[in-house]
Amino acid sequence: MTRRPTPSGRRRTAATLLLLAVLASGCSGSDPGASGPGPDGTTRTGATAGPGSTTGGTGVPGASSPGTRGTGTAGTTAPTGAPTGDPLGNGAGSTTSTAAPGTAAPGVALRVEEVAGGLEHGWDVGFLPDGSVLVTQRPGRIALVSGTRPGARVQDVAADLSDVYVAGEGGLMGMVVHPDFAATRRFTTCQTHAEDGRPVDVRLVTWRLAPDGRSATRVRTLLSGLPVSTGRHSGCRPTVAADGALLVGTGDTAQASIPQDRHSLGGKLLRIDLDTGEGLPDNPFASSADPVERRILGYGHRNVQGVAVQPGTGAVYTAEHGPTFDDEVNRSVPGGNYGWDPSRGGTGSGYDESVPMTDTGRFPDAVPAVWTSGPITEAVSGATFLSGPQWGPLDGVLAVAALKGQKLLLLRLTADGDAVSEVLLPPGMDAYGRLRGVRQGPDGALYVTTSDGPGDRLLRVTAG
Ligand SMILES: [Ca+2]
Repeated sequence: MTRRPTPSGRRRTAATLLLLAVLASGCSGSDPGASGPGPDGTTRTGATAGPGSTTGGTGVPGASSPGTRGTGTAGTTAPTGAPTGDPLGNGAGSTTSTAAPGTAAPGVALRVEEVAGGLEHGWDVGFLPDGSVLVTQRPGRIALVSGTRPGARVQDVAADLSDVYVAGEGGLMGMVVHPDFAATRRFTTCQTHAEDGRPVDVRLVTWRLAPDGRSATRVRTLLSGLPVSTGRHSGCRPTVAADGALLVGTGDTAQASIPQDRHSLGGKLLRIDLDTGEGLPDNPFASSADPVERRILGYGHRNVQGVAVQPGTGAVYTAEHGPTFDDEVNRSVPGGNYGWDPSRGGTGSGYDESVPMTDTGRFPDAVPAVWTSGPITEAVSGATFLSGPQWGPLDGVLAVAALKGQKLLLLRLTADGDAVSEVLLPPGMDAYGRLRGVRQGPDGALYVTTSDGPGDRLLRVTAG
């Protein structure tokens, strides 16, 4: 079942092409906001120098040829469409496509509407059967938005979130609405947990929403013991897979040994039972004596904040930050090692972020990324597939939110799903600051949360 990864040579070739192309474009390839740790931190970085904030040519120097890994990026050049200045982004005009060389980019306009404002670091959204939407907010609040159209009302959901450790990238993070919500009114959040003011762990908590939606009570702690440190690299994105399993993308908490340690829940993609929190019997390490290892689907990750399930195939793709280079989109391979090891095999001192995001020198069988951002970081976060005929030529692309990059990346996968053939940058999406969560709603529209602070929004995005 395990796919043998291809040699890293293709990736290096792509990276070389990318570097040459960036130089040719006149872009430095660096982003002032890229320096320093924690691109996902509480402060906005690179706001004025973000790659998407300038205008330029339509070419994508960083784009690789179809079928090549490491599409390099979208972020190294700018879309032609400047922000419209319309805060709602309506009538954003034609989509600027950043096509790979020799690839025709379809002209597709996106329409952006503001469903609700007054949020703060909206992290994730969950759609309820009555058409309302739950939104988790990092400072430890849950909002219930009355609908999915502009003018929706926002009300707080009273819930005991007093133990949430809100610091840095930690707090109330991802969520899923249980598939049986109509009967159980259950949803599960991922959150940092403190006792006596000190961070203890990251944990998944299952809640029951009251019939009137005004409050939620805890049903159980579904899974505890995910590592935590200062709040940095806390993950954490739960998503329900096609088979009903709960997938959870976690962070390495900026502790060097964690990503490669299969006895830690950090820096992993977990696959667990949504009702019990236990690993599933067909997981790759199901025979392990360690219940932690039994929950692991993949390891060697830095900070997975995007987990997307491909409609039709059920294939799972994840998105994670690089340090100052190589954000990655990966395809899940059961038991796969994704190659991040800031401990240098236990030989280094401290958290060494100069190591490759996929260290094929140390781990020859490491799973190569489907896409990387190349020599910059966009600080990718949520990811989801656009699906359905309402998207026209965008049907099937992977939408990835960028925090630092302040844009929506649309990645068109190759037929085999191993690589990205084209990167599209909808110009209307670079006017909303940092983008955190993306989920396609039951109405087929894409819902996006912003993550800048008070005044954050829930956006509805459709094909124009
Ligand atoms: Ca990797």
